[in-house]
Amino acid sequence: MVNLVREALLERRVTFGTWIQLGHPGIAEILADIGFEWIAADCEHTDISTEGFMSLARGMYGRGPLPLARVRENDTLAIRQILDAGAQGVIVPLVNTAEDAARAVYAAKYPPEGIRGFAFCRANNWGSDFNSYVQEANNNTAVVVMVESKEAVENIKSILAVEGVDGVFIGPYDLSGSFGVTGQTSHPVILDAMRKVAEACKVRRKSAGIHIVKPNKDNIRLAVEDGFTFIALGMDTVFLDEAARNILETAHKGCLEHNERNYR
Ligand code: 3PY
Ligand code: MG
Repeated sequence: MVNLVREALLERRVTFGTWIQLGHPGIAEILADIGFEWIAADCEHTDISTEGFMSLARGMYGRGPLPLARVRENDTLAIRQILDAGAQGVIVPLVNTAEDAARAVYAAKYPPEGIRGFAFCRANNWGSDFNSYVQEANNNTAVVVMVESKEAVENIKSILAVEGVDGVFIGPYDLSGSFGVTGQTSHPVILDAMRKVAEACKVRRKSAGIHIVKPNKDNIRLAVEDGFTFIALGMDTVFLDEAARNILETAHKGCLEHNERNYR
């Protein structure tokens, strides 16, 4: 079966996904029905394990979105285990150089393109689909490398030249830290760096991705206008925080109006 997210990456078609930090499968089930094309489990900044990822992925099957994972680090074992667990693609953090990018691709691909080990695993239905899976896997596994440092922005052309990199993905918070403007993800130097990355992707005909951690109408529009196509909107924790704040604010406002009307 064709991996629709990898296909979209290669065609540079816009896809919207989202992000999970809380490992409960109920979160995956709720988000899976909304219409995102992919959902990434964040194994870098949380304790979502390979087993936790499997539960999240089970919550997505048959509902639409493809399960991706941001792996804990650019590590052969982390990449192999999450792909064996059924991730349709990996988002690899802190890729700063072409060598880093090559290491990520090498870990994600079966020989001769890489060194992913062959085994019966969940991704091939515990061996019952072994032959068809291993034949298709290299074509069907998305490899997206994260650009989240000044060094990575400087090296963007050589990173994009690495065979097997399907796209890059900006981590705005690490990027802002690396440029000395921590947390100011709309700072002109960060917007500049992002545009430089998007432009390099356009020239190289690779997908540019970005995590819009706190999305709104303006930053989504800006990202699309700047040429970003692989877009993660928000994440479970942010959705929960914003919805809870909004409803409490609504309740307080309603109470005030009610009290002012009735108890003057
Ligand atoms: C960052 O902003 O650094 C990220 O990794 C977002 O996922
Ligand atoms: Mg980051």
